[in-house]
Amino acid sequence: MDYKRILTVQDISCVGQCSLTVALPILSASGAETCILPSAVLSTHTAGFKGFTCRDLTEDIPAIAAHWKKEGIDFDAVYTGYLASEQQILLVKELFSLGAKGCKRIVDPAMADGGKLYPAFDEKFAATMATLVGEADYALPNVTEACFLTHTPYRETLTKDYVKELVDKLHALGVHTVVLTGIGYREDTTGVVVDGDAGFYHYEHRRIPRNSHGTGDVYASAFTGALMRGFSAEEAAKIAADFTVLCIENTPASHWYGVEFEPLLKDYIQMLQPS
Ligand code: PXL
Repeated sequence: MDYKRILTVQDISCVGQCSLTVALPILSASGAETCILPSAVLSTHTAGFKGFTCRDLTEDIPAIAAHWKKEGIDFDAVYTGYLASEQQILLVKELFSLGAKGCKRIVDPAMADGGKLYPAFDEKFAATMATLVGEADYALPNVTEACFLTHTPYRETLTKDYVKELVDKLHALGVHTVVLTGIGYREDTTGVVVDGDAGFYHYEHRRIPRNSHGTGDVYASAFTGALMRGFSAEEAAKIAADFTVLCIENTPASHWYGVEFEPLLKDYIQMLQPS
Protein backbone atom coordinates (compact mmCIF):
# COMPACT_ATOMS: atom_id res chain seq x y z
CA MET A 1 0.00 0.00 0.00
CA ASP A 2 1.24 3.44 -0.94
CA TYR A 3 1.97 5.46 2.23
CA LYS A 4 0.62 9.00 1.77
CA ARG A 5 1.19 12.18 3.72
CA ILE A 6 -1.87 14.37 4.15
CA LEU A 7 -2.00 17.86 5.64
CA THR A 8 -5.35 18.87 7.08
CA VAL A 9 -6.05 22.48 8.04
CA GLN A 10 -9.04 23.10 10.30
CA ASP A 11 -9.84 24.08 13.87
CA ILE A 12 -9.51 22.18 17.10
CA SER A 13 -12.87 22.25 18.82
CA CYS A 14 -11.67 20.79 22.13
CA VAL A 15 -15.11 19.29 22.76
CA GLY A 16 -17.61 18.68 20.00
CA GLN A 17 -16.52 15.77 17.75
CA CYS A 18 -15.88 17.88 14.68
CA SER A 19 -13.01 19.26 12.64
CA LEU A 20 -9.59 17.97 13.78
CA THR A 21 -10.85 15.63 16.51
CA VAL A 22 -12.71 13.83 13.72
CA ALA A 23 -10.33 14.31 10.78
CA LEU A 24 -7.18 13.10 12.55
CA PRO A 25 -8.53 9.70 13.66
CA ILE A 26 -10.37 9.04 10.40
CA LEU A 27 -7.41 9.96 8.18
CA SER A 28 -5.09 7.91 10.38
CA ALA A 29 -7.48 4.96 10.10
CA SER A 30 -7.26 5.28 6.32
CA GLY A 31 -3.57 4.46 6.66
CA ALA A 32 -2.16 7.88 5.81
CA GLU A 33 0.35 9.90 7.78
CA THR A 34 -1.76 12.80 8.98
CA CYS A 35 -0.19 16.18 9.58
CA ILE A 36 -2.31 18.93 11.09
CA LEU A 37 -2.38 22.68 11.06
CA PRO A 38 -4.93 23.99 13.60
CA SER A 39 -6.66 27.11 12.26
CA ALA A 40 -8.03 28.02 15.69
CA VAL A 41 -8.63 26.50 19.11
CA LEU A 42 -12.21 26.67 20.38
CA SER A 43 -13.51 25.35 23.68
CA THR A 44 -16.38 23.70 21.75
CA HIS A 45 -17.85 23.97 18.27
CA THR A 46 -20.20 26.86 17.58
CA ALA A 47 -23.36 24.95 16.70
CA GLY A 48 -25.38 24.70 19.87
CA PHE A 49 -22.92 25.43 22.68
CA LYS A 50 -23.16 28.90 24.20
CA GLY A 51 -20.23 31.12 25.30
CA PHE A 52 -17.50 29.20 23.51
CA THR A 53 -13.95 30.58 23.48
CA CYS A 54 -11.93 30.94 20.28
CA ARG A 55 -8.24 31.63 19.74
CA ASP A 56 -7.55 32.39 16.11
CA LEU A 57 -4.15 30.98 15.06
CA THR A 58 -3.85 32.91 11.78
CA GLU A 59 -0.69 34.68 12.94
CA ASP A 60 1.11 31.37 13.52
CA ILE A 61 0.52 29.97 10.05
CA PRO A 62 3.24 31.82 8.04
CA ALA A 63 6.07 30.74 10.38
CA ILE A 64 4.83 27.14 10.47
CA ALA A 65 4.63 27.04 6.66
CA ALA A 66 8.06 28.67 6.32
CA HIS A 67 9.60 26.05 8.63
CA TRP A 68 8.07 23.20 6.61
CA LYS A 69 9.37 24.74 3.41
CA LYS A 70 12.88 25.04 4.88
CA GLU A 71 12.75 21.40 5.95
CA GLY A 72 11.59 20.36 2.48
CA ILE A 73 8.37 18.87 3.87
CA ASP A 74 5.68 18.34 1.26
CA PHE A 75 2.28 16.67 1.11
CA ASP A 76 0.38 14.30 -1.17
CA ALA A 77 -2.86 16.08 -0.26
CA VAL A 78 -3.88 19.28 1.47
CA TYR A 79 -7.40 19.02 2.88
CA THR A 80 -9.00 22.11 4.40
CA GLY A 81 -12.08 22.37 6.61
CA TYR A 82 -13.37 25.06 8.99
CA LEU A 83 -11.15 28.15 8.64
CA ALA A 84 -11.35 30.98 11.13
CA SER A 85 -10.80 34.13 9.04
CA GLU A 86 -10.58 35.48 5.51
CA GLN A 87 -6.88 36.09 5.96
CA GLN A 88 -6.50 32.44 6.84
CA ILE A 89 -8.15 31.43 3.59
CA LEU A 90 -5.53 33.44 1.71
CA LEU A 91 -2.72 31.80 3.72
CA VAL A 92 -4.12 28.37 2.92
CA LYS A 93 -3.76 29.17 -0.77
CA GLU A 94 -0.04 29.62 -0.11
CA LEU A 95 0.03 26.29 1.73
CA PHE A 96 -1.21 24.63 -1.44
CA SER A 97 2.23 25.40 -2.89
CA LEU A 98 3.76 23.01 -0.32
CA GLY A 99 2.16 20.15 -2.21
CA ALA A 100 4.26 17.40 -3.75
CA LYS A 101 3.91 16.89 -7.51
CA GLY A 102 0.31 15.84 -8.15
CA CYS A 103 -0.78 16.99 -4.67
CA LYS A 104 -4.55 16.85 -4.33
CA ARG A 105 -6.23 20.01 -3.05
CA ILE A 106 -9.40 19.10 -1.21
CA VAL A 107 -11.58 21.91 0.12
CA ASP A 108 -14.51 21.40 2.45
CA PRO A 109 -15.93 24.94 2.68
CA ALA A 110 -17.27 24.28 6.19
CA MET A 111 -19.22 27.45 6.89
CA ALA A 112 -22.98 26.83 6.69
CA ASP A 113 -25.84 24.36 6.99
CA GLY A 114 -29.63 24.27 7.04
CA GLY A 115 -29.87 27.45 4.91
CA LYS A 116 -27.71 29.51 7.29
CA LEU A 117 -24.08 30.53 7.74
CA TYR A 118 -22.43 29.41 11.01
CA PRO A 119 -22.40 32.20 13.64
CA ALA A 120 -18.78 33.26 12.98
CA PHE A 121 -19.24 33.97 9.26
CA ASP A 122 -20.78 36.48 6.85
CA GLU A 123 -21.30 36.78 3.08
CA LYS A 124 -17.87 38.37 2.63
CA PHE A 125 -16.24 35.31 4.20
CA ALA A 126 -18.27 33.11 1.84
CA ALA A 127 -17.05 35.13 -1.16
CA THR A 128 -13.42 34.63 -0.10
CA MET A 129 -14.07 30.93 0.48
CA ALA A 130 -15.38 30.78 -3.11
CA THR A 131 -11.91 31.80 -4.32
CA LEU A 132 -10.36 28.87 -2.39
CA VAL A 133 -12.94 26.49 -3.86
CA GLY A 134 -11.87 27.85 -7.26
CA GLU A 135 -8.35 26.50 -6.66
CA ALA A 136 -9.48 23.06 -5.46
CA ASP A 137 -9.19 19.72 -7.22
CA TYR A 138 -12.13 18.53 -5.12
CA ALA A 139 -14.64 20.71 -3.27
CA LEU A 140 -17.20 19.19 -0.90
CA PRO A 141 -19.93 21.72 -0.10
CA ASN A 142 -23.35 20.85 1.22
CA VAL A 143 -26.31 22.50 -0.53
CA THR A 144 -26.33 25.52 1.82
CA GLU A 145 -22.61 26.12 1.28
CA ALA A 146 -23.02 25.70 -2.49
CA CYS A 147 -25.73 28.39 -2.39
CA PHE A 148 -23.57 30.86 -0.44
CA LEU A 149 -20.59 30.15 -2.70
CA THR A 150 -22.56 30.78 -5.88
CA HIS A 151 -25.14 33.40 -4.80
CA THR A 152 -28.00 31.01 -5.39
CA PRO A 153 -31.20 31.19 -3.30
CA TYR A 154 -31.37 28.22 -0.89
CA ARG A 155 -34.11 25.66 -1.41
CA GLU A 156 -35.02 22.82 0.91
CA THR A 157 -36.77 20.77 -1.76
CA LEU A 158 -34.38 19.82 -4.52
CA THR A 159 -34.99 19.24 -8.21
CA LYS A 160 -32.55 17.79 -10.74
CA ASP A 161 -32.42 21.12 -12.59
CA TYR A 162 -31.60 23.01 -9.38
CA VAL A 163 -28.81 20.54 -8.52
CA LYS A 164 -27.41 20.79 -12.06
CA GLU A 165 -27.45 24.59 -11.74
CA LEU A 166 -25.50 24.41 -8.45
CA VAL A 167 -22.95 21.96 -9.90
CA ASP A 168 -22.43 24.13 -13.00
CA LYS A 169 -22.01 27.28 -10.92
CA LEU A 170 -19.48 25.53 -8.65
CA HIS A 171 -17.48 24.45 -11.71
CA ALA A 172 -17.60 28.04 -12.93
CA LEU A 173 -15.68 29.01 -9.77
CA GLY A 174 -12.83 26.84 -11.09
CA VAL A 175 -13.02 23.62 -9.04
CA HIS A 176 -12.19 20.44 -10.98
CA THR A 177 -14.38 17.86 -9.24
CA VAL A 178 -17.56 18.85 -7.43
CA VAL A 179 -18.69 16.60 -4.56
CA LEU A 180 -22.05 18.02 -3.51
CA THR A 181 -23.54 16.46 -0.38
CA GLY A 182 -27.11 16.24 0.89
CA ILE A 183 -28.70 15.46 -2.47
CA GLY A 184 -31.90 13.42 -2.39
CA TYR A 185 -35.14 13.85 -4.30
CA ARG A 186 -37.46 12.15 -1.81
CA GLU A 187 -38.33 12.84 1.82
CA ASP A 188 -36.62 9.63 2.96
CA THR A 189 -33.44 9.84 0.86
CA THR A 190 -30.28 11.90 0.68
CA GLY A 191 -27.00 11.34 -1.11
CA VAL A 192 -24.04 12.79 -2.91
CA VAL A 193 -23.41 14.03 -6.42
CA VAL A 194 -19.92 13.80 -7.92
CA ASP A 195 -19.19 15.69 -11.13
CA GLY A 196 -15.67 15.39 -12.48
CA ASP A 197 -13.66 13.50 -15.09
CA ALA A 198 -16.03 10.51 -15.06
CA GLY A 199 -19.12 12.69 -15.64
CA PHE A 200 -22.16 13.13 -13.43
CA TYR A 201 -22.68 10.49 -10.70
CA HIS A 202 -25.38 10.42 -8.02
CA TYR A 203 -25.31 8.03 -5.06
CA GLU A 204 -28.67 8.18 -3.31
CA HIS A 205 -29.24 6.42 -0.01
CA ARG A 206 -31.61 6.48 2.92
CA ARG A 207 -31.84 9.60 5.05
CA ILE A 208 -31.90 9.27 8.80
CA PRO A 209 -34.30 11.99 9.93
CA ARG A 210 -32.09 13.58 12.57
CA ASN A 211 -30.05 16.76 12.84
CA SER A 212 -26.47 15.57 13.37
CA HIS A 213 -23.49 17.84 13.98
CA GLY A 214 -20.02 17.09 12.65
CA THR A 215 -21.22 14.77 9.91
CA GLY A 216 -19.84 17.06 7.18
CA ASP A 217 -16.39 16.64 8.76
CA VAL A 218 -16.82 12.87 9.09
CA TYR A 219 -17.85 12.79 5.43
CA ALA A 220 -15.00 14.95 4.08
CA SER A 221 -12.39 13.10 6.15
CA ALA A 222 -13.65 9.66 5.09
CA PHE A 223 -13.74 10.84 1.46
CA THR A 224 -10.18 12.19 1.62
CA GLY A 225 -8.87 9.02 3.26
CA ALA A 226 -10.49 6.80 0.63
CA LEU A 227 -9.34 9.00 -2.25
CA MET A 228 -5.76 8.87 -0.99
CA ARG A 229 -6.02 5.08 -0.71
CA GLY A 230 -6.52 5.06 -4.48
CA PHE A 231 -10.30 4.88 -4.78
CA SER A 232 -11.94 6.97 -7.51
CA ALA A 233 -13.85 10.09 -6.46
CA GLU A 234 -17.13 8.22 -7.03
CA GLU A 235 -16.01 5.21 -4.96
CA ALA A 236 -14.65 7.49 -2.23
CA ALA A 237 -17.91 9.46 -2.18
CA LYS A 238 -19.89 6.22 -1.73
CA ILE A 239 -17.60 4.86 1.01
CA ALA A 240 -17.80 8.19 2.87
CA ALA A 241 -21.60 8.23 2.56
CA ASP A 242 -21.97 4.65 3.83
CA PHE A 243 -19.64 5.36 6.75
CA THR A 244 -21.42 8.60 7.67
CA VAL A 245 -24.84 6.90 7.62
CA LEU A 246 -23.46 4.15 9.86
CA CYS A 247 -22.14 6.76 12.30
CA ILE A 248 -25.49 8.59 12.48
CA GLU A 249 -27.38 5.31 12.89
CA ASN A 250 -25.20 4.26 15.77
CA THR A 251 -25.49 7.54 17.67
CA PRO A 252 -28.30 7.90 20.20
CA ALA A 253 -30.40 11.06 19.72
CA SER A 254 -29.39 12.13 23.25
CA HIS A 255 -25.78 12.58 21.99
CA TRP A 256 -26.64 15.88 20.31
CA TYR A 257 -23.32 17.59 19.57
CA GLY A 258 -21.58 15.03 17.36
CA VAL A 259 -21.64 11.44 16.14
CA GLU A 260 -20.14 8.44 17.90
CA PHE A 261 -17.84 7.51 15.02
CA GLU A 262 -14.98 6.05 17.08
CA PRO A 263 -16.36 2.50 17.60
CA LEU A 264 -17.00 2.36 13.83
CA LEU A 265 -13.47 3.15 12.63
CA LYS A 266 -12.96 -0.59 12.22
CA ASP A 267 -15.89 -0.61 9.75
CA TYR A 268 -14.30 2.25 7.80
CA ILE A 269 -11.01 0.32 7.62
CA GLN A 270 -13.00 -2.68 6.34
CA MET A 271 -14.69 -0.52 3.68
CA LEU A 272 -11.24 0.49 2.42
CA GLN A 273 -10.18 -3.12 1.75
CA PRO A 274 -9.96 -3.84 -1.98
CA SER A 275 -12.91 -6.07 -3.00
O1 PXL B 1 -18.44 20.80 11.81
C1 PXL B 1 -18.11 22.01 11.31
C2 PXL B 1 -17.54 22.89 12.36
C3 PXL B 1 -16.18 22.90 12.60
N1 PXL B 1 -15.63 23.72 13.51
C4 PXL B 1 -16.38 24.56 14.24
C5 PXL B 1 -17.77 24.59 14.06
C6 PXL B 1 -18.36 23.74 13.10
C7 PXL B 1 -19.80 23.74 12.91
O2 PXL B 1 -20.55 24.42 13.54
O3 PXL B 1 -18.50 25.42 14.80
C8 PXL B 1 -15.73 25.45 15.23
